[in-house]
Amino acid sequence: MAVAQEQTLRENPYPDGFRHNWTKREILEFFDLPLMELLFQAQTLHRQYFDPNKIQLSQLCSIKTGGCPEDCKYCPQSSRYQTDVEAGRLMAVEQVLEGARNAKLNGATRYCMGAAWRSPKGRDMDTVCEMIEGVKSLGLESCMTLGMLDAGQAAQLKQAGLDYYNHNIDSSPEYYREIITTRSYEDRLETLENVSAAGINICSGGIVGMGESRADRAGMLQTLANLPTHPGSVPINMLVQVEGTPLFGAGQMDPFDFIRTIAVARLLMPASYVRLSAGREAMNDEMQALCFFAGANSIFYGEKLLTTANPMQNTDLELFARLGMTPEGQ
Ligand code: SAM
Ligand code: DTB
Ligand code: SF4
Repeated sequence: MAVAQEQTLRENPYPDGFRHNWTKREILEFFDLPLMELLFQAQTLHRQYFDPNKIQLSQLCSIKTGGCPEDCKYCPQSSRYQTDVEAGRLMAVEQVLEGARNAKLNGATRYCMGAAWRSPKGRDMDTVCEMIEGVKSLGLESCMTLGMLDAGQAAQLKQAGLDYYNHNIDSSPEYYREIITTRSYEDRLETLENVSAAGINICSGGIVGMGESRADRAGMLQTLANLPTHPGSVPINMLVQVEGTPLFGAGQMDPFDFIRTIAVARLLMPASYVRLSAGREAMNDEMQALCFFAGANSIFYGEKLLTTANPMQNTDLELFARLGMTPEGQ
């Protein structure tokens, strides 16, 4: 962290009005509340910042699929594991924009472009910048997730008009080591710092259901909430178990513990969009409704995530209608 920023935070730890000094114990106390109490507190705070009946829709596009050199144990796109994912090349700009136009027609307000890279190569930067410019010109918010970024790359993306950069911390600092060895937790935080310094909004969250403990979930949310600025978007993914990945066959988690994680994210980061992200295919309508009550107010919309299935658009629209919810911007 820059010295000036560190000093400002010492003098006034909450310049944005939010706490950034949560202890693990305080967070675990939230997790340990009776579920109804936790849900009530989260929904009460949620209503101070958001319309509880609105939901933000983001659509994903895998602009470069598979063949990734990293070893993230959950990921079907790592070249280290035998999965059904076929490695492809970086998509053409026009094809990506075709997807963006469809996303807009379908009611999404943000288009999230993901690449299975450790970090972008210099030769790809012009192409991804063109994608950002194209998406912006459609009147959509743009988001990219391309792996680690240095300060120069972050500045280039900002220059092209990028609104959000997604880079997940994935788990607690302690559990992270069990999941990924090819890049460190500190590398992740450094990328987030570079993104923030470039003036791009951060989208950062993680995955629940990888065999981590409640203390690990608390540690993950502690890292996010104690960043100098809360991420504008916090995707909470429930592990999608993909055959061939090391985490395939990991035990199923208690759905209530997933809902608790959403509620605690809402309590720690009151004004951030908390996204109910991967894993909705394995959730029933009642579970999703409880996630919305706990404070989730964004989803990935469209029948595919990056390589795995997501609910059909009609299924989601029917659910919103049954819950009396409407997509943001409509
Ligand atoms: N390669 C880039 C990176 O890892 O930074 C960007 C794409 S990567 C697929 C984006 C995020 O998707 C990961 O950090 C992880 O949180 C999430 N993800 C990947 N596979 C998943 C799975 N099987 N279940 C749930 N979330 C997953
Ligand atoms: C995020 O947190 N989840 C999205 C997005 N950011 C890039 C990705 C989920 C991927 C799920 C597995 C797949 O479809 O490959
Ligand atoms: Fe590569 Fe990202 Fe998958 Fe990790 S999560 S293997 S970095 S695509």
